[in-house]
Amino acid sequence: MKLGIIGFPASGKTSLFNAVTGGAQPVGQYSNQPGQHLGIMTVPDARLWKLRDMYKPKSFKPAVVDCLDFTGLISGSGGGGKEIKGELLGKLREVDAIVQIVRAFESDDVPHVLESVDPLRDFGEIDSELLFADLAQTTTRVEKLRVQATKPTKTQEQDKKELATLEKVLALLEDGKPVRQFKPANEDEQKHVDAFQFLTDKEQVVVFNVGEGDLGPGGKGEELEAKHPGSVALCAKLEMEIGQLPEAERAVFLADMGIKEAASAKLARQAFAALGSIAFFTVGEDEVRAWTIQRGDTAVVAAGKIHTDLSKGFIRAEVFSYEELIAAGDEKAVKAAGKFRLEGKEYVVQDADIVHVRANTR
Ligand SMILES: Nc1nc2c(ncn2[C@@H]2O[C@H](COP(=O)(O)OP(=O)(O)OP(=O)(O)O)[C@@H](O)[C@H]2O)c(=O)[nH]1
Ligand SMILES: [Mg+2]
Repeated sequence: MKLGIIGFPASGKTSLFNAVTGGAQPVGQYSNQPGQHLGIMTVPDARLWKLRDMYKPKSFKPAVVDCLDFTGLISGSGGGGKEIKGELLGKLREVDAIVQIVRAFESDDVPHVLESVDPLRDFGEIDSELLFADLAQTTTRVEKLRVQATKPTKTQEQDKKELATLEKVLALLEDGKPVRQFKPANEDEQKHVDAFQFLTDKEQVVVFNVGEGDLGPGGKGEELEAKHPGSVALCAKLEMEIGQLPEAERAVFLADMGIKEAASAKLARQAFAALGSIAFFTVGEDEVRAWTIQRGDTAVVAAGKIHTDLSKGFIRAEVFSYEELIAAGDEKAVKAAGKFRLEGKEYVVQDADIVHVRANTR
């Protein structure tokens, strides 16, 4: 999974990036290159740490998410921000989900390019930028196809079909609607759209970057999260500072500041939800590990994540749930309680399933 962090100049992108990836990129200076920071965020799934305590494995592997820190965006050339085109567009197309950070903190030390703090205005501006980028791309392609489809070439039939799809997409975008809302009539249409990796076809997680004083019960942070389901409110500056503390001190600091969950936990949860991703676990003395799959994936698909040999030679999956394990106390007790299941290829893996694949790998 790859997330791209975008937002206005000086909205706190790099601070958030550092906080969730443990990075130490300089903050407070306009970054010019698109996606120049690539970092890895560990998904702090508390259930996996509990499994580590139970199994005491030699190797421990939480799920990871790639994060890209982008340059500040804004329409036109004002304020040190960039329009989405060229290399920036290319890099942004590659991400699975967009994390849009919106400034909600007040600070005289950090000038806002539009000279006032207004989260919903900024959110609207960035969303329009994404839409304009898709619109520009679609328009260019449609204009080209309109000419090309009149010529009796080898690809004429294909061109006509693609044109028909893209004209529908164009109409949607001209109406100010994201490509996400496009309902493909068939697989071909889906393919035409997927090929573009449209920005407004991507899921988005909105992060409200609030001030230190806005955290905790009844604060602006809580209010924004409640008003905008699926969003995350946090203080990127503080999270970055916490991220730089030794691990043992972090929990105390978070509690002191009235922060229930670290930024990476919140962000990962919402990104997984937006993308329909879930985790399953493999456990043992050798290794405890989390794997990321899509909700609805079957046991044989999950096995393939671990190793292609395990999907090819799949015999069955031995499955119990994390909750069953915790309730029973240990694996033996799970078996004694009759909760140990043998599942076939078509079994739909559930979030927090503990899976052991039996396969013929010769
Ligand atoms: N008071 C306060 N300042 C913040 C917060 N988040 C970020 N800042 C400050 O805002 C400035 C910009 O932060 P960055 O993380 O560099 O922002 P950015 O979005 O990466 O900026 P560009 O890459 O230049 O567009 C820095 O001085 C940060 O310390 C916050 O929650 N509260
Ligand atoms: Mg930055």
